[in-house]
Amino acid sequence: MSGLTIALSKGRIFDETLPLLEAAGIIVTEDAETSRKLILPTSRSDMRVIIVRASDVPTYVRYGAADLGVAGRDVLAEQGAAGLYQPIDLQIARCRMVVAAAQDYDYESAVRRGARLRVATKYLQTAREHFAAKGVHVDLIKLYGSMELAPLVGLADAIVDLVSSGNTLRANNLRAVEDIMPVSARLIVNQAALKLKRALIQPLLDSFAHAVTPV
Ligand code: PRT
Ligand code: MG
Repeated sequence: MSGLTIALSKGRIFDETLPLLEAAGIIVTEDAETSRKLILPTSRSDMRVIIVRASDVPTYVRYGAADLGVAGRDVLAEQGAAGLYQPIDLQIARCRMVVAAAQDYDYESAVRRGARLRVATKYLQTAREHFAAKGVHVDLIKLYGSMELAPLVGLADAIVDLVSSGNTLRANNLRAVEDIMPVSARLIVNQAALKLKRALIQPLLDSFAHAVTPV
């Protein structure tokens, strides 16, 4: 395709990227939430948006099936960002990656005792690195979602998950016991596309960089 293909995931990434696209003069003319289409046209005949799972965005961009995309730092940290150019932290879809445990679980003393912890997460790689750096011994259990349930039913002592308002942790009698990293969504660009389609991509990068609210 000679035009540009932009990979986004439904939900907060799509919603928060729309205003940035609009600032660049690109109006997505169909609603991702109601449309069943996975390829959405835009007001620019040479630009289209594809809708993929949040964790699949880097894959589409790495292989050049999309020229650019928007992916959370959590996803990029977990999968590695080899072959991807990451020019802009868009400062959207912000949250924190944390270790969380039940309110009545004494995480600090378990760590001090050098206990072996069971930790459930979908971020195996990031969790492994975090606990290794702290010298905490863990058995990691891979989950695909609803991590907050694991400590409540005895599957794990702690979880590694994302927190934004904190409402989900509170509603489930959990608390954040350690910060791992602040998370926001990044623009990612296929490196070959950046060279071959510079004339189309550079104005987008300039507009995005300009539209990002400084923190
Ligand atoms: O939902 P799906 O399984 O399809 O995929 P996904 O969860 O990877 O996608 P999505 O759209 O939910 O998240 C896309 C990206 O948004 C993530 O990769 C993060 O970079 C970013 N983001 C920002 C968040 C949150 N904030 C967030 N709060 N992703 C998930 N959450 C979840 C969190 O996992 C927890 O279950 O929201 C819950 C906590 O929210 P609070 O407000 O109750 O604290
Ligand atoms: Mg989700």
